Amino acid sequence: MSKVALVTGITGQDGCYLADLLLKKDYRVVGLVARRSSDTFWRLREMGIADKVEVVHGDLTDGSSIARAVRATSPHEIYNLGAQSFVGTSWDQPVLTAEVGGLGALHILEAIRQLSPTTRFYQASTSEMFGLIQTERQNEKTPFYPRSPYGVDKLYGHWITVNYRESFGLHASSGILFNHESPMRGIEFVTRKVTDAVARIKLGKQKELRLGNIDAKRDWGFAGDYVEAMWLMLQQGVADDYVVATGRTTTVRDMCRIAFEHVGLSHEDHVVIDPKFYRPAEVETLLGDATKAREKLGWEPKTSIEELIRMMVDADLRRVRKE
Ligand code: NAP
Ligand code: F7E
Repeated sequence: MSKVALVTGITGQDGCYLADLLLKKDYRVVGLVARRSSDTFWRLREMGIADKVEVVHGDLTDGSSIARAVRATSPHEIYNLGAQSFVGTSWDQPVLTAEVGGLGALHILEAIRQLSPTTRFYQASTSEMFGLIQTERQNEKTPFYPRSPYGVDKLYGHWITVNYRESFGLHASSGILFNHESPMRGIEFVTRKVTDAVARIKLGKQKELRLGNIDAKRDWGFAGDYVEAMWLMLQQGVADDYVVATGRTTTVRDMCRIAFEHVGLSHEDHVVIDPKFYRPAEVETLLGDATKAREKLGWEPKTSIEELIRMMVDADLRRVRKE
């Protein structure tokens, strides 16, 4: 009999890669999908799996819909990927961000506790919880210092996961994932904003690219590699928390250089700094130490930043040519 996985956030970047991975492992994959007025299935269609996943309707802010979804599907595993995940928006919609991310995790944990205590749970935690970093490299023992409403909201999701594991013995794990990107990344995030602009500039449809703080440094990996770590966490005998990262950090400026050079252009000719994209409080630099994931899960990143950015530019060139 196939295992059943319930995935929140299945229409997002990680949701489509995780659904693809689970389908290949012969899971029955059910996505919790929130009601929207327009179509959100483009990623699942591009991956060729839209008709292979099942859908239950529900919203992370509505605990009754979560309980109904758990009762209806009796999942072996729940992956909680749903969130208002754009850091910039979390200053404009802080309450929504907290209700979806923080309380959303609690709604699922409560449903597991009351209805299905053997269900294994994955919480999508984030390097944004480290924020104003307290050590040069960040691992599971590094103190947190979030710098945005999003980071604060995710810290609640992280600690409530740890607390339900310790209080009720749930198999609940928190993956502290550093930035991970792909051709399926939302257009508002900086990597995809850059690769889409590079494609448009190369094809003569755009002239400049307006960015904020290009001195910020991120530890960027490939989403396709990172969803494997999520799955591995839920296959362990004992639930735990893991940092998932590449161990290499790159400035936004250098990421731009890689993207423009791939099509024979120079970022210096096209990037314009626009203070509109500065944040009220910035996370200047992140660099992960994923030793524990490597030693305990046997997980390692397979894709370099250069390969990742070139893959994204190539995908955007194909998309822009088709428009
Ligand atoms: P994403 O592309 O922004 O996807 C977010 C997903 O959450 C979408 O499917 C969205 O559905 C869903 N969602 C939003 N509000 C919801 C609600 N009220 N009820 C139910 N679903 C809702 O995010 P991602 O990059 O795939 O990230 C996946 C998770 O990992 C998120 O929790 C994010 O915070 C976390 N994370 C991401 C990274 C990263 O670098 N990508 C790093 C660390 C942690 P719609 O399509 O309907 O809007
Ligand atoms: O910004 C700088 C910006 O929005 C990266 C989410 O998935 O990863 C993501 O959060 C950096 C920041 O990602 C622009 O100020 C400069 O320093 O791509 P981003 P993020 O904020 O790191 C973490 C791990 C998550 O958990 C989040 O959900 O780039 N930057 N200029 C810019 N950023 C954007 N978006 N747009 C610019 O024009």
